[in-house]
Amino acid sequence: VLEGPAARAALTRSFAEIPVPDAVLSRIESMFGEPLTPDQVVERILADVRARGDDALLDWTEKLDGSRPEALAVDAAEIAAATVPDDLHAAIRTAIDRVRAFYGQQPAHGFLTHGPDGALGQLVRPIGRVGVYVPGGLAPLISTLIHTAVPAQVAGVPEIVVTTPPDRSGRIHPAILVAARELGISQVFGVGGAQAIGALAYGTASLPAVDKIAGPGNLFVVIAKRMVYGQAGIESLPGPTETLVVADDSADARFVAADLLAQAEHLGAEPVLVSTSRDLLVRVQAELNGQLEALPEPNRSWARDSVASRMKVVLAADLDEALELSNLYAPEHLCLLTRDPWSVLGRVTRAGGVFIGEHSMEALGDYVAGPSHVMPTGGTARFMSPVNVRDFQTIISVVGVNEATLRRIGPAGVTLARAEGLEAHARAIESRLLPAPPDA
Ligand code: HSO
Ligand code: ZN
Repeated sequence: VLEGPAARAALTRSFAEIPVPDAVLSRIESMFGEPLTPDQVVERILADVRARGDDALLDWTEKLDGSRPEALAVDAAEIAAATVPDDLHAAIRTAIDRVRAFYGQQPAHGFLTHGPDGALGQLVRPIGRVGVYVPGGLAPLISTLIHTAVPAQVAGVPEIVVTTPPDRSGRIHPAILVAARELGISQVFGVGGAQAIGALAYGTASLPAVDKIAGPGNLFVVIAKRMVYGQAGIESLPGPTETLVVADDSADARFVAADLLAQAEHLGAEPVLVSTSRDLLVRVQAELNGQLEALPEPNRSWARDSVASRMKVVLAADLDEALELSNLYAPEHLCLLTRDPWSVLGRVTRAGGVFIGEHSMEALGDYVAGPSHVMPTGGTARFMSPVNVRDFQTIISVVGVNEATLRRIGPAGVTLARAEGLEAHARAIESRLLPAPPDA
């Protein structure tokens, strides 16, 4: 249990120093025959995708995902024919409807003010083509497709391209295809990892280059997104997930443990518990052990790894210190399990999402609450927001001042231009400031 300065130190993060698991480094070495860094691996993959397009995608998919697909694009007939059990189909629709309704409320319009100055404003335009990366690996993240594509659609994006790694047999989970169909998305590609990010950024014969790439991914996906930035836009760099639970003595230890474990079962997750009550910490510890043992495999192993290797437990002097530590950590998810959670909300300054009270568990937010579950990780909540409509729009500034305004503000522009030594700028303004010709 960490307290005071030790807690502060443990919750101070550096994005640049996110550790690379030894297992990843040794897998790289056995695969490439030399000890490369993840950055070097991604550089190679991106360069190859850029040079060889689809052939590179097929080769890397075979090498990294274990099977060589016949085609990268999932054909329309397969998307149309995909089925899932009725309850899952209905749940997919519920999630889409809830997320769509939520983003429908986000203010995202422009403005054009006609006044004495003439007109000034901002035009808002949807991005033309967006790539959505859906992680595969351990779980088919149906919800991630929904939680990324829907805000883009609400923003008005006309074309969405989905990439997701195929399973060992080269297939894409039918639930992903059903979700794509329900979303009206027809372009789905069975390619994942850094190679997918390269394809989305540069384009290949079968996969069109996109203007912006969104969605979470593993270490290699995040590195690749950082490297292709500029060629394509990047909405954020979502990596391994974290949840910080703030709980006082009134919290139910069963729920605290359940919320920590729900996140812990994500690979590489970091669960953090900050409590003002030592007694609660003891109760949660017992609950955590019991609930962990009761999980089925392989989930138990995934969760145990997060709990054993990365979980942090902090005893705070009071709620003020708890919130101060949480704001320092800037968690992706902040769960408030305190006597009066609404009264704490005002002290939250850094977090991807806040989950208030017993009925708003983070797991609900992962699926059907409404806001996208793609939220800033790794402390990037200091400067980033969850995926939202604005990520999929650009703003165009509109300048339409009238002559009277030009005469009033133009001289200041001329003066600034000459101070910058930019004579042609000064003259471009000045040439319009000549006295108006006498009326005919
Ligand atoms: N909690 C994850 C998202 C997710 N959980 C998807 C379940 N499916 C990161 O926010
Ligand atoms: Zn989750």
